[in-house]
Amino acid sequence: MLTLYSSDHRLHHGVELKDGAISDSFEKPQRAETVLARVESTGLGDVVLPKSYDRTSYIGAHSERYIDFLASAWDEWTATGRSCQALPLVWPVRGLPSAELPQTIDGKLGFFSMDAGSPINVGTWTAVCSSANTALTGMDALGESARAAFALCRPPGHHAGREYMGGYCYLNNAAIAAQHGLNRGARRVAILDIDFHHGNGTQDIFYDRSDVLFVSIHGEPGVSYPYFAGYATERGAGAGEGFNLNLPLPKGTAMNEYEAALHHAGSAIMRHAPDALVISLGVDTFEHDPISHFRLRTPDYLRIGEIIAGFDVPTLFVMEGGYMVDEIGINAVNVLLGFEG
Ligand code: SP5
Ligand code: ZN
Repeated sequence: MLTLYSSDHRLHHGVELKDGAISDSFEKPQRAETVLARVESTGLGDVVLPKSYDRTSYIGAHSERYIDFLASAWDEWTATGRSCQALPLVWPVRGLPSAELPQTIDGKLGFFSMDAGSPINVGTWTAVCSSANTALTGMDALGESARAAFALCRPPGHHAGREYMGGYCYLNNAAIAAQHGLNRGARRVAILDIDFHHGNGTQDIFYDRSDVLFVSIHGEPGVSYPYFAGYATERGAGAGEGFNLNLPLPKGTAMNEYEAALHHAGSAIMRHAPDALVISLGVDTFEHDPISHFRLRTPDYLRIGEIIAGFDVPTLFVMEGGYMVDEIGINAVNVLLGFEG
């Protein structure tokens, strides 16, 4: 299987509010490096640099004004005399009356985010574009009739909505790749999100559309980040009604119950009859993940890959979360090896 990877991801690293204190983000450069090392040591296949795309390739999944914000946020922030990372501190929650776009960077940061989990520094935009380009190049490989490809994206994308960043995510790499597939002639695409966290951003982007089926298996929102999305009752709207499938699972879920959900997801995907399948591949479902609470074990990831291969659709794997740095390479690549059979 072809892997797409760029070391530009290293230009982005940030902070996180953890237990009320500022610390290094769990989402750190070493994550992608560990996965790359495992791709190489297992001989999964060639590792290739992503192609360049211009920002029009990100529009469709995102709005133009959001892309403009991300591209200029660091310059606007430093123009106010600050040199540390840019973080939002106020949000337009329920009940606040204005939907106007603020004029200054402090207001824009809140307007275009869901939480303070996506800090912006000098290299963020370059890294974020390279991550999205990695997914776009992977979708082009499917278009050139590869059976599968692995976009080793960092930063991740699935919490980023049409007009917001959050949860370590800025551009929604999986959604951008899915839209690109449609632009290049796919009639229907399915996205299956197996990150521990609900893919609220991907759901947001395609909620009212029937050409992209979104299926997510995740920790139930009552007790799991992102808390405000991911219930089974969220089924899509308008033309998209019935094209959003959430399969929330309780704390402590192990492979037996997980596998049942995966088969349920597979039935829905095969009924949709997509020309391409995008997997939001998070391995924070691992039993020792520091921020999640499922109990999948290392061999389970081989089985997950094998089940996905059984859907029999050209498949782009897009890297999302997974924070147990010592194991994410083994677990992520196990999914790919299991797929290859
Ligand atoms: C892409 C992705 O996996 N994003 C995840 C973002 C999670 N951000 C906040 C997580 C807070 C979890 N706190 C749990 C404390 C456990 N001791
Ligand atoms: Zn996650």
